[in-house]
Amino acid sequence: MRIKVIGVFAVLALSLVASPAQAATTWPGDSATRTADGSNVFGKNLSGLSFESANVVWAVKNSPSTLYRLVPSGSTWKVDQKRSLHYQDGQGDPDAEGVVSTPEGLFVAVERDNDDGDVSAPKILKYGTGSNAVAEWELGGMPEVDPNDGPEAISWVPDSYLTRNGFTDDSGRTYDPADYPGHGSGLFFVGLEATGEVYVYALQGEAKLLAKFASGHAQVMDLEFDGSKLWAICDNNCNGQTTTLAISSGKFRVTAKYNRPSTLPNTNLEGFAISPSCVNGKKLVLWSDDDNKDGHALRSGSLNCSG
Ligand SMILES: [Ca+2]
Ligand SMILES: [Ca+2]
Ligand SMILES: [Ca+2]
Repeated sequence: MRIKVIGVFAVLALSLVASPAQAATTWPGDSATRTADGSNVFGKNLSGLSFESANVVWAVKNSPSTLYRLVPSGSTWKVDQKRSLHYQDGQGDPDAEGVVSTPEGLFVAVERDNDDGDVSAPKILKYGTGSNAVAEWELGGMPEVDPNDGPEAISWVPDSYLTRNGFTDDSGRTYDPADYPGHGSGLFFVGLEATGEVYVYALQGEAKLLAKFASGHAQVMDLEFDGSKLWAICDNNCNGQTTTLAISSGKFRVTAKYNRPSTLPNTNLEGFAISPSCVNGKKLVLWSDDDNKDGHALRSGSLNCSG
């Protein structure tokens, strides 16, 4: 028994030596960043961003709950459409902290109803062209957290990537999309602000939790899948650092940690999105600032396509 216990400690010690905490390195793109919206267009609370294409970006504001469609306007982005968001029953003010555009539509991560703000109510809402959600999933399996410390981040990863890289669920079973009828063609990754953990769900009639893993940050504010890896960003609680994660031996594990670009203000960066298109070796990157520092809630920069 005693030998067994010592053996376990030896394995733990070895695994700590084998995977030290990632030291942050320089942002893998230009250090230059710029404001990317007009003055005082959004106000506070712009909290999630997602590219639908190189020329269309969706953004959510968590209060009052608002969805924006943005299009390029010179070197900045302008509001092309704007609508209030409600739950499926047409009621409420969902505290929309994250958004992701997928081949199956637009999905928003919500931590509570602002009209009932003392109650934590983690959900994913799906939107079509209207203000009312067209589908709604409660997110189980998360720890009890402060109502404003819940799901802050959302991304979507296609089944093709997950199966190609041998993703396994937390029971050790290799992911087979056929085991989750009606879930579409990918899984939803939701970041919990309070713990920095990422929860992986298949959205069937109910949200089925498959796995959870650490983002590499104490807290997480947005997630972005770029086709080959997952990005996780933290706000000014972690100096705007990002991590990248990829599947290794079935699990998502941190592969790098980066400091924010040196010219990006250390502000409340709750949204992060990467353009799908590579131009002259760079991808456009957008950040949203919930604090609307200096009257701007959007900032742009670049990422090396090889980064
Ligand atoms: Ca927010
Ligand atoms: Ca909130
Ligand atoms: Ca924040």
